[in-house]
Amino acid sequence: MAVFYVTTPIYYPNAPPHLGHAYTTVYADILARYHRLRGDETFFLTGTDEHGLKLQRAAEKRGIHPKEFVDEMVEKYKWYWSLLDISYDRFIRTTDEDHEEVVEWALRELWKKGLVYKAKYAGWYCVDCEKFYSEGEYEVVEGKPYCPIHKKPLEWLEEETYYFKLSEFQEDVERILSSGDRVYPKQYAGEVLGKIRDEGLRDVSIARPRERVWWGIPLPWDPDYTTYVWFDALLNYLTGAGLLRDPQRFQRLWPAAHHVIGKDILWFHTVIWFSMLLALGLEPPRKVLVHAFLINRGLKMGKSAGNVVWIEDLIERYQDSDGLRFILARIFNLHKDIEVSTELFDSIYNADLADNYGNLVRRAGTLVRRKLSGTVEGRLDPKIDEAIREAVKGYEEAMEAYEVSRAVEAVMGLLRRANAYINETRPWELADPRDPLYSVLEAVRNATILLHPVIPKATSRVAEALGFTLSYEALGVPQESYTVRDAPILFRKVKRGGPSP
Ligand code: ME8
Repeated sequence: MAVFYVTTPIYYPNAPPHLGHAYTTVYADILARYHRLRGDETFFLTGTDEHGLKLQRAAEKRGIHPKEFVDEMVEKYKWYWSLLDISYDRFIRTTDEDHEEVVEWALRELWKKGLVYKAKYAGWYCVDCEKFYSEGEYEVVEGKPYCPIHKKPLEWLEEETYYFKLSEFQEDVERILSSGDRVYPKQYAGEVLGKIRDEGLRDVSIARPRERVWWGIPLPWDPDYTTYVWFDALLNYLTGAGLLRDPQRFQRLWPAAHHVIGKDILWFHTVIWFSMLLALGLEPPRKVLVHAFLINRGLKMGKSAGNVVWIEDLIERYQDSDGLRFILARIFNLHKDIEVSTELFDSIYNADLADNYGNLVRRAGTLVRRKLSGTVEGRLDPKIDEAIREAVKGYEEAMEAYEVSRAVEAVMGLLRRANAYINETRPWELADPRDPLYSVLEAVRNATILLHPVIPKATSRVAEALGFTLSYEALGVPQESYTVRDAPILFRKVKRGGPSP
């Protein structure tokens, strides 16, 4: 049985998730649902990155303990993900006991292997990124170093710390990035390689003095230090796969690991993560799937830019989670940034969901009920048969290449073809409309199965109303007859105005 293990980044729960986080999470969910539909053993991991200075400060601001703070925020994340029908198999928290065990194990391994040493560090730090910036990496505003992502002044830090010998892995990481296909799209591997060639790999600090950052996992050999939040966080992917507590499951899942990330955290998920894994004697993940940003009013959407779009506002505008899930799938882009706008979102929703899909279901269902009392058997028109095969092939190729928006486009093509076919064959005027209506239902059935990972609710409703099952094996295998129980209106068009991104 094929195995598919997919992860999202674990998000910082210092604030609730916004549309940018939904973008990643919905994409990962679609991949997971697609693999489940195909019958693969699928495991989908998401969660929260709860330690470190950023969370410590957020809790201090509220005057509560960080654990209390993150416990509250985690409930919000879970609420948002249930609003969006995210079908994760585990919601991992870096405060989970099994995760803390994995972090301690990993630290001990590196310590035993002599890959960690103590030395002084001095440098500029961005708390929002939880990352040090070296010269050339940061921006300078009025003579002061600024974070290039958050546009905030960096903080100067000088302290004794523990380093991980990242520099020892330079050749291995370069070899993996240049020869394999572990990073998709490939352009991102090229970007990382360019940076390595320009700057080389410097050893990386993996600890913080406890007196400054106490909210984290203590180093097993020196409790005056707390584990660096990124070192802690990346290991969640091993915990989630069952590294220490279920080694058999881990053996099955790890070779099938797919990490979905935004391009902002590419360095961590390639250079640092691959080196950590090599140091631990483990394989790099099968695939790091990197996507570009959602942009709003010209800037990367984010809390610090003050341009976030809230998930609940869009769910309200598009009436249910399916509308928003579909829009995100349709605009999803690994390669380039996408600017969000009400016009764009409305036009996708109205044209693809309300007109193309929704209208076809409504028309076909109504005609079968009115003209044939709800039951139809017939011959599949070879033109529709061909359109179905083409769509299934295009969809599958795109999905296997992780190109969800292209997969959706293949289905839209089939639905457009079927709408045109109704207009051409005019079944409402025919004395015997069985063949064309049967052919249209075949198109609807196949399209519905293919869309199931994207819009699970609406497709389940259609399957129920038109009388078929959402089975991947049934694609391209004509169903003998249909008994149509209902012709639902799936998506009501939106008009200009109302809440907007
Ligand atoms: O980086 N466009 O957490 P985070 C697209 N805790 N994607 C966006 C986005 C936007 N405008 N804004 C956010 C962290 N994202 C770490 C991860 S993993 C071991 C640790 C998405 O809460 C995108 O996936 O800052 C990005 O990589 C992630 O949110 C960053 O989430």
